[in-house]
Amino acid sequence: MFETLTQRLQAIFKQLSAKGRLSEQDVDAALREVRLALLEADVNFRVVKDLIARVRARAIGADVTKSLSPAQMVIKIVHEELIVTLGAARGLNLSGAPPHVIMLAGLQGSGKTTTAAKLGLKLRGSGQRPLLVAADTRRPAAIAQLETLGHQLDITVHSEGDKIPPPRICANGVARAAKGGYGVAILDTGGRLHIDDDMMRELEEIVRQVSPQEVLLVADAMTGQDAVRVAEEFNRRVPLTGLILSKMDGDARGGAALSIRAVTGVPILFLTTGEKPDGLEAFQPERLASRILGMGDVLTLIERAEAAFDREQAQKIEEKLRTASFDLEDFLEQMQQVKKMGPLQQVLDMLPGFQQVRAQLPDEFTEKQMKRTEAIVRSMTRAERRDPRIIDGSRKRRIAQGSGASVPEVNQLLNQFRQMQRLMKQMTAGRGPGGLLGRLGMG
Ligand SMILES: Nc1nc2c(ncn2[C@@H]2O[C@H](COP(=O)(O)OP(=O)(O)OP(=O)(O)O)[C@@H](O)[C@H]2O)c(=O)[nH]1
Ligand SMILES: [Mg+2]
Repeated sequence: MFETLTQRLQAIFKQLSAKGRLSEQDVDAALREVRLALLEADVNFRVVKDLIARVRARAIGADVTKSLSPAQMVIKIVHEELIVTLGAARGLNLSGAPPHVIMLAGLQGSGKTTTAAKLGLKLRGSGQRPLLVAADTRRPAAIAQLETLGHQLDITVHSEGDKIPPPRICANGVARAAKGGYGVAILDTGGRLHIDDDMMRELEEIVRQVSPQEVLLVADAMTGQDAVRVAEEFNRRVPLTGLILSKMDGDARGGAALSIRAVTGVPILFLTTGEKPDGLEAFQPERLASRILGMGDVLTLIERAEAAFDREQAQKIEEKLRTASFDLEDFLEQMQQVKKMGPLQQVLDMLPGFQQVRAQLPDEFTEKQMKRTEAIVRSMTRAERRDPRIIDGSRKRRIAQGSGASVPEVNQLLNQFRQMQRLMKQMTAGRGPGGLLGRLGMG
């Protein structure tokens, strides 16, 4: 997601990185580009203007610290101000006596019904007992859609057909939740193609009858500027307590997230991705800002890397990566270095460009995996680590036995290593002087 903005900003910052100290003119030149990139990414012009002004005020005359180059400093400030614009994170408000009522509103096709199921699943995961309420009587298949989802997830759906007015269905649903010991009622309301008075009156009536604790607008992130206008209109008629930005997986224009929050002042609670019921993530401003910049949490990584890495050794490794002579011996050494930098997943998330290759890495690429990997690599001989190609069937059995792993696990590791070598080559290729490590200030 956010490809346009990401690529644009990366190009700008690459130019910046090539220069020395930043003057006022440099800052302005850089910010002109940032402004253009944001506008092109469909960020609302008022939001852009405000953001740029804040960055400029901080960037000019800012102390350039020893550990950061002027370019890194500008990135850091843009990043921090993006976080400010995106607003603070907050979870669902589930205070007071149950049942808690969460109403989902939004235009047709924005993702309300899918999100209702995702929310239900998430709530159940945190120990709640949710009830889904089918309050969309307008679209013929809407009730069946929610019932199917509920059935798949084993979450109860309250439905009363399409002849009863939605506010009544909601009131009945909430009453049933109270009686049946459901902690949360999630109301799936009907959408329209455009904002219309009929829909708004219906939502107002539901709010009047069941006083939801959360009135959440499900806004399609792919609609860019339109989403801002829609959110403003909804908020005028039925005051929103939060936003859910849906379809963040498919968004090429990063403007929606930044703009809606800034223009309406309504906090973002969740982002949704994909059509599967587990595609709901809590909104984290730092992460989203990093994703918008497409740089991972570069600055943190630079800081930690400087603390943990031996510069000379890093150069040696960099050379090996580039020439593809990086072997399992080096891999073992690297693992010790990486361990010093913090939890692996965190380190990986901070790598610039890693978002693009992340999808190619297996999910279980985690701490536990790392320990197991280390055990396997340690039970290899030096010669095997230097040239894994010599590891035949009987060697695999010996390695498996020595590390308490199975032969398929040894195979998997060898495959992953080959895959990693390939990824490393991709990441270091054509990345300017110093490649990946150079970008981290270590080349
Ligand atoms: N890629 C992607 N598709 C999504 C996401 N959320 C929903 N969809 C898809 O978008 C379409 C519309 O989703 P619904 O949940 O039916 O939307 P709705 O707001 O309930 O629509 P109405 O009931 O017609 O008002 C469906 O095809 C969903 O599978 C998402 O996060 N990512
Ligand atoms: Mg629906």
